[in-house]
Amino acid sequence: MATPRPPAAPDDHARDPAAASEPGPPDAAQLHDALHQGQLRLFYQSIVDADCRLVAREVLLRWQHPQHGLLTPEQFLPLAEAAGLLAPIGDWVLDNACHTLAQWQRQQPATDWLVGVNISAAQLTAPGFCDSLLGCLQRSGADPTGLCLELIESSPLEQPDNNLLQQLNQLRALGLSLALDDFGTGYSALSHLQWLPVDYIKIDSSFVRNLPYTHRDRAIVEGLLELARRLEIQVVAEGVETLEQFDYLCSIGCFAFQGYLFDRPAEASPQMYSQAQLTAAPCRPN
Ligand code: G
Ligand code: MN
Repeated sequence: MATPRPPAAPDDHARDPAAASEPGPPDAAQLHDALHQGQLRLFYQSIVDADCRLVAREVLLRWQHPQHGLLTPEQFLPLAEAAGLLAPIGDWVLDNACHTLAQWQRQQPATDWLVGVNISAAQLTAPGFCDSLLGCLQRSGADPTGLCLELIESSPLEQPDNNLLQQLNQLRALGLSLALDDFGTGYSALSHLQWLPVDYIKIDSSFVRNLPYTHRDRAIVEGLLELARRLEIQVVAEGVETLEQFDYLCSIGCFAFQGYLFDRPAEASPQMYSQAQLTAAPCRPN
């Protein structure tokens, strides 16, 4: 009988050549380099109406890490926050998104769809945010009416936060629109509708996932649509993956839809410039 191997001591692991070549978790220095070495990428995902016409494209940040592959913001924003890199990364996203928006607007002067950029209240209320956004718009030549800020919340907001309110009103005066992202989960709360001047709410995908089969989710989503109708806010459904979800959401009057049923996030490409209708989209003939 073979003698059982004793459990590896911690430093045996360090001497194991296979383990030694495994990359450690991403660190702040790598993220700092990533920002300056072009490893951050912007992906775009379509948001369409019931006829699959483009309403907006949401900008999704990714980090193409040399060892770990493509990382999503959930995987590296905590690191960015700890390293004090949230502001420079946020500026980079806005600058690049404004450039792409300006290119799309030049290419298609009739462009009436929006580019949605995720932004936190902390970013919005940081000193100098408005100036830096204005700088991005001016440098790129983008028409601000094409920009939608998607407010994401990872911490509670003061109710109401007058500083934030003032910023948002200033931005809306420039023609930007505002969306409440991941609505109904975490800190994206009903109480925000009492005081935030928003144009869109994006229903979190967790409410969409089991539609149209669960009574509770139908009740919540239909209730939200009624609430939004009364407040004159448009509703966007996130995470639409099936035709059943899409048909049901259309039947109850949802304004726009985003999800793998229509397309996966992709980097901006020349054909994206001119595409105002998703040709491969699952739309029924009129
Ligand atoms: O928080 P926010 O809703 O902005 O997050 C969007 C994220 O959801 C993106 O990372 C995107 O890749 C992902 N996503 C987009 N559409 C779908 C979908 O239909 N299903 C799932 N599971 N994820 C999606
Ligand atoms: Mn979003």
